[in-house]
Amino acid sequence: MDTAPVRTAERAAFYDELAPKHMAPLWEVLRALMTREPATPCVPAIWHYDEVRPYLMRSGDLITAKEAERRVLILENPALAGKASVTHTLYAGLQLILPGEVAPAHRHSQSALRFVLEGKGAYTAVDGERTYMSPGDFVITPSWTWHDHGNDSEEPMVWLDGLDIPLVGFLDAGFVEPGNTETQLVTRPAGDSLARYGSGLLPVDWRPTSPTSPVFNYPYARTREALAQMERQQEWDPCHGLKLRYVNPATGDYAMPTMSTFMQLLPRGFAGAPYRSTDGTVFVCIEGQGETRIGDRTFAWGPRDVFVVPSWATHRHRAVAESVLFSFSDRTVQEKLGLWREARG
Ligand code: GTQ
Repeated sequence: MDTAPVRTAERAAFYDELAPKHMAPLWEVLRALMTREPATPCVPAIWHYDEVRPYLMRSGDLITAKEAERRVLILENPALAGKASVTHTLYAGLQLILPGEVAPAHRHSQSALRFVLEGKGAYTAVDGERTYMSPGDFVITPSWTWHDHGNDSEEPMVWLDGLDIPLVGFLDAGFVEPGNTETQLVTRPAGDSLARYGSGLLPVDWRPTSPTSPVFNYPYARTREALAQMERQQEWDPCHGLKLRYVNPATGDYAMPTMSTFMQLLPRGFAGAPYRSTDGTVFVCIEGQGETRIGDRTFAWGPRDVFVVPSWATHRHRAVAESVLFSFSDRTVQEKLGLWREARG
């Protein structure tokens, strides 16, 4: 089982005959195709915000948000250079919108999430509703919804974009359409969807028409408050500290159909137990300071740093100060397909 069959001269000659017929012998590749455990080429990596920010600001001098359509520096997994991928299924990038700028309306099959890192008061508009963003907010752009971004504030705005671009590309299921107008018409007041769907209530006769949460913005203030309240119970998971998943209030499922999102609190001095799961995960520190050991490498992180843990890589978190980590992965897809696995210890 573990050793490949001998490649005799006669066999090799046979394989050469097969190639022009667009056929190949499975037994030559079986061990690479199906491995005992996930064998991703993806590697762990970290982007320290202090190092990345000057490049982001330089991109702001070079091109406008309008000309770029989206002024984003892609965070590429070092093992996937040129592939615009942070894991095999996920894309991550840092988007900059300067005061007065607009990123014009478009829509695409790919779902997007925003996790705000810097600035306050810029907006993203989804389906006629603007949501004004603050650091730590988790904002959703559902598949095939019109969206534009704008910054009416006095400061630069930076957020982490998470998209399912590689996954949708693998499925050959992507469409994109430019908007007719740069900025879409505002048809609902800011905060409408949060009040309507995100208050533990739902409009009485409303039924979901999409697999994506109707709540566009999960404000950090509320998330942090939930963590602070639950922290008092002192029920720490040995691997995760106190970890919550963002939820679609209409279904109880994850907030998005292709990406799962999480927020976790690690108490000061937390020394987590080893953990691994099949969903390669992007983490963002929003508060605190600590380090994550991934395999045999240690990555120290602080506020606004972004790091990626590949599929099935054993890792453990440590926190020097009380810390809050946002994360996203393709776990929801794997769970729906019956593929997701985790292991502790
Ligand atoms: O804001 O719509 O980072 O379409 C990549 C593609 C952001 C966006 C990205 C996009 C967007």
